[in-house]
Amino acid sequence: MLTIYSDDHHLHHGKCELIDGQLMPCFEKPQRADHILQRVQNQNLGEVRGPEDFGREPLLRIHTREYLDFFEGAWSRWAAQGGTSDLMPYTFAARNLRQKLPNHLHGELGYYSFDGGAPITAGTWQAAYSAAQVALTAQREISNGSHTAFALCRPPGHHAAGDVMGGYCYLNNAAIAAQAFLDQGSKRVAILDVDYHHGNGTQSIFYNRKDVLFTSIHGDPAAEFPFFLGYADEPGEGEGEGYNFNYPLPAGSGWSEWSAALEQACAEISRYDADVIIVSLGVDTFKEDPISQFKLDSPDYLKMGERIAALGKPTLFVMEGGYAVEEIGINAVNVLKGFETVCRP
Ligand code: Q9C
Ligand code: ZN
Repeated sequence: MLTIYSDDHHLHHGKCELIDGQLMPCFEKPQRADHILQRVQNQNLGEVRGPEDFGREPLLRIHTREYLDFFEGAWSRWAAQGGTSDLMPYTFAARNLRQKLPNHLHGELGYYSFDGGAPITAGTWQAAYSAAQVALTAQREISNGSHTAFALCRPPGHHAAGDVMGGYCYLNNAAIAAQAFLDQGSKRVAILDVDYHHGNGTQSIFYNRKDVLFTSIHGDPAAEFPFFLGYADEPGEGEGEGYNFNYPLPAGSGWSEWSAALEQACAEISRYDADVIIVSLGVDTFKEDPISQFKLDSPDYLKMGERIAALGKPTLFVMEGGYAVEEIGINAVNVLKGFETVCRP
């Protein structure tokens, strides 16, 4: 399987995040992607190639121009006023406040954020931009006839909506790739989000559309981040009604519960008859993940890959979360290896 990877992810290294009342070192750190790359290489998964640059146009198909301009320019504005620490929002446009864009850096940052989990550092835009190009390059490979490819994206993307960052995410790599498939002639794209957290950004981007089916298996948002989206009673709306499927599971769920939800998601994907599948590949479902509550073990990821391959469709894997850094490579690459045991390109 071809892997697309860019070293630019090292340009994004946030210092701290606020967890349970404490500033803690960021869980979303560069070693994550480094470990996955090492595992790809020492397991001989296949060629590793850098991204092409498709420019800003494919990003603009998902994100607003105002949001991209803000994100790209935020650090230099901050530096110009003497800022040196990571940019983090401290006020949000919540209920009973106006949805109005102020013209103060921290006001705008709050307007474009839903949590304090997505710090902007000097290199964050470049890292996120390159991650989107990584996804687009892997997408193009499949569009050109390959059966599968792995976009080793960092930072992740599935919490980012059209004009909102949060949950370690800035640009929605999977959504950008999905739109690129449609723009290159696909009629139906199915997204299977297996990250421990609900892909609220991806869901919201495609919620009123039927050309992208969104399915997600995740910790019940009643008790887990992102809390405010990802419940079972979110079917999609308008044209998109019937094209959104959430499978929230309780803390402590292991492979038997998780794989039963996967069967349901796979049944919907088969019914939809997608031209192509995008897997938002988070491995924070692992039993040792430091911020998550599921109990999947490393061999389970092989079975996950096998089941996805059995859908028999061209499949793009896009890296999302996973914070047990020592095992992240084993678990992510196990999904890809499981896929290839069923379906070697
Ligand atoms: N007490 C992804 O996996 N905060 N994002 C968790 C835990 C945010 C996860 C706090 C988790 C975001 C891509
Ligand atoms: Zn996650």
